[in-house]
Amino acid sequence: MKRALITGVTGQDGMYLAELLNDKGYEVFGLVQGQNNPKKDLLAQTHPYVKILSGNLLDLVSLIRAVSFCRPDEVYNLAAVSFVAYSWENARLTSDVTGGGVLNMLEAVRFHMDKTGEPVKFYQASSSEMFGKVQEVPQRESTLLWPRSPYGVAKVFGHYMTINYRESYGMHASSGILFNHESPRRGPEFVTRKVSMAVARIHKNLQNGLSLGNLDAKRDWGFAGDYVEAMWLMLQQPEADDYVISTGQTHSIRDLLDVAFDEIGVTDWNQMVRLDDQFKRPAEVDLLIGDSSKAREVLGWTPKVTFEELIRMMVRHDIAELER
Ligand code: G4F
Repeated sequence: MKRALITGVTGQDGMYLAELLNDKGYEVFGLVQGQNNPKKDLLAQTHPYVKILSGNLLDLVSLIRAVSFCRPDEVYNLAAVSFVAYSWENARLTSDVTGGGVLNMLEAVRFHMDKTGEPVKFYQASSSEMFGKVQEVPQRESTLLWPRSPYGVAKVFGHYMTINYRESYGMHASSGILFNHESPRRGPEFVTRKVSMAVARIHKNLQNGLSLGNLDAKRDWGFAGDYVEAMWLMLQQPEADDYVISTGQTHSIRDLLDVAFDEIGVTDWNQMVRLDDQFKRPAEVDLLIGDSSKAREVLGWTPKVTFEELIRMMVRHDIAELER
């Protein structure tokens, strides 16, 4: 039985990945931070097979303990401060956790391998936010990184540190440059879920509109359930490498509103959407669209859920939640 350790196991990706690995027969360990963390109890209910370990990316000793306890074949480092807008307000914390935390996790794995001689494969959750002010369209593995937020800068640090540990120590360390990926499990602060929840409430006459920031930004949105499969595939390769994971299609926030409102039979949403500067960012990433041909060729990975299916799935889920 293979063993896997997932950091960030209580997040959207962590939960999908835990399910995938459990289905594949892995013993799944999940790192959860903090005392009395309510997410821990929730995870214990929904994913009872995950063995929860206590640890924090800022605390190297806790990571060394966790790795030496579960002796994983594979480590998936998904934990991060992941909300881009928050990273301007909390740049230091974001840099420490989202950037420095990767280094701590790599060190914990290296320490374990040196001590025991047991090989460990490592996955780093890199992000399309690293492309920022894009220098090439579409973006691929070789595209120059130009991050536009403290979050993006921190992710660049983690990305290059992962490559550096691969090159310096021969570690099987891969980095997945994942474009935006969403699901009904997405946090309500991200734009897709903010819209799907609001549209569901509007449908049920519980609110009459919503406020948003920049409607013209474009993102390459895929389904999180499809994307965790790519993470796993990367660690099954004989050689570690970096891969862009994306659908290859881009849509604006306006397109997102078109589909979400159409699901409840509304064709003109203009009266229901207010523009509010508080949701605009000091520096915006205007356009993301990924070229995932390397992942498609080498890993045999393809996304299955389309943008329209994804948004409709999220709105339907949020309506069903309200009805429950
Ligand atoms: O949903 P978002 O907050 O996602 P963002 O910033 O693209 O980041 C997500 O994807 C990254 C991958 O590229 C991840 F690394 C990261 O952790 C996260 O998962 O915002 C998407 C777009 C932005 O352009 C934002 O300005 O939507 C625009 N937007 C407009 N109004 C809004 C809003 N975003 C949010 N969250 N809330 C708004 O009211």
